[in-house]
Amino acid sequence: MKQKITEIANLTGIEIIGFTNVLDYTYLYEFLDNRTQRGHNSEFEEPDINKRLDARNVFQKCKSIIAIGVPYAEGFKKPDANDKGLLSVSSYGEDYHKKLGALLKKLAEEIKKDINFEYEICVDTSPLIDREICKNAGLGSYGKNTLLINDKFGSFINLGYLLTDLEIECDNRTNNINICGDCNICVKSCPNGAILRKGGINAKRCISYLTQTKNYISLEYRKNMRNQIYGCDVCQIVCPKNKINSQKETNQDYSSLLIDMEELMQMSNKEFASKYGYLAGSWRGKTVWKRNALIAIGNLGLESMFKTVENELNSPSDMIKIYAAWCLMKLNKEKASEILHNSMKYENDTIRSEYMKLAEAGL
Ligand code: B12
Ligand code: SF4
Ligand code: SF4
Repeated sequence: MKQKITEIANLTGIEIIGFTNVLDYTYLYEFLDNRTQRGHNSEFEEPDINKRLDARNVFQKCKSIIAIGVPYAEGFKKPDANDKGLLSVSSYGEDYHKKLGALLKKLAEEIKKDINFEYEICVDTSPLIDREICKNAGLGSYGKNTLLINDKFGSFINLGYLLTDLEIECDNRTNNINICGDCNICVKSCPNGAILRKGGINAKRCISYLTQTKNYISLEYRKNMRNQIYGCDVCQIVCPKNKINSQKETNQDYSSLLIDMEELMQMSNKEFASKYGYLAGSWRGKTVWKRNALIAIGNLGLESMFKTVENELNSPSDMIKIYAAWCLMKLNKEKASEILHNSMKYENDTIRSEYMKLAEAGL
């Protein structure tokens, strides 16, 4: 059955496929619990660890899992972004959730022509731990950056799977192989020190996390976010396992990852949805992108945008006001101090204390 499904998958255009019937992931409980206790988890994960530990919690009839990887970022070189914001390459082109979802559906429907079965599609958003499932299915091994790295395609692969009621004989690969050896490049290159020496990452330090969270971003992390509007690619760009991928010929135009921040600041919600709504990176909405753009403008020192940023002090969003104030201080401390001092009396306690914090921090 495995061979038959692999053939169907290849005809459907799927290059990376594997199978596992490991359904019970209780063996990860301690690791996940420990990570939560240390506060290294993110709010984008299912908080009830037990729900994450068995594929049958998502699809009760599950007996086996057909996992796929879809390569992206072929020939990717980071575009020059002197005065622009930047999206991570995982947000290039059509949202991968949609792309992989449609591919998995096609695969399932093709298999159904020969074998009758029931299934559930998972791409990213299920409570299950995609990488562990895909590792067990033989799609790749963990790098120190925690990415799942495929032997042939590297780590620029999106992952998805079908939970099925099929009885498939699987060669499960449950052990962890050290594929990094002495290499430590990603650990040293991570802009915010998020990769832990013992393995795993502190998600709350990861720039990708910071660009997506609505939680307060501490002053010390903002500089390291550089001009990222969504995601972060550093630990994958520097990884030697992605060298073959980055050297591939490509006709993709990655300059669409650059974001015009002046335009973003003026956009209505409708304009934002129509221009960026189809991207994976837009799921947190316009306000979060604007917050990140304010950090980027401050980091890039784009003083020509001072007036645009000043207008954001009138935003209905407290979050936007807080980062606009920080950005103005970065662009022109003297001018900004006077503006903030004058507007302080009209503000609520949260905003006022934030303005005072900026003054105390000497920004
Ligand atoms: C929450 C989440 C995040 C969080 C936390 C990331 C993290 N490392 O946990 C944030 C927002 C930071 C994030 C960022 C990114 N993410 Co994300 N994210 C997820 C999500 C929804 C859950 C991940 C999770 O449960 N993490 C918690 C624990 C279990 O993960 P962990 O710390 O990595 O631990 C595992 C391994 O690292 C390993 N391990 C841990 N320690 C050690 C030590 C050694 C020595 C070894 C060998 C192994 C090992 O075992 C653990 C158990 O499996 C998954 C989708 C899903 N449902 O699974 C996508 C997913 C992991 N993300 C993905 C991607 C693409 C990204 C980004 C590249 C996006 C970007 N460009 O900005 C970055 C990469 C950051 C990074 N270095 O991981 C892909 C990964 C594809 C791949 N090839 O690995 C996934 C699988 C989505 C998908 N279906 O394609 N993400
Ligand atoms: S995605 Fe960026 S911040 Fe996150 S671990 Fe990788 S290099 Fe570090
Ligand atoms: S950069 Fe080096 S240490 Fe990091 S994942 Fe790649 S090979 Fe492993």
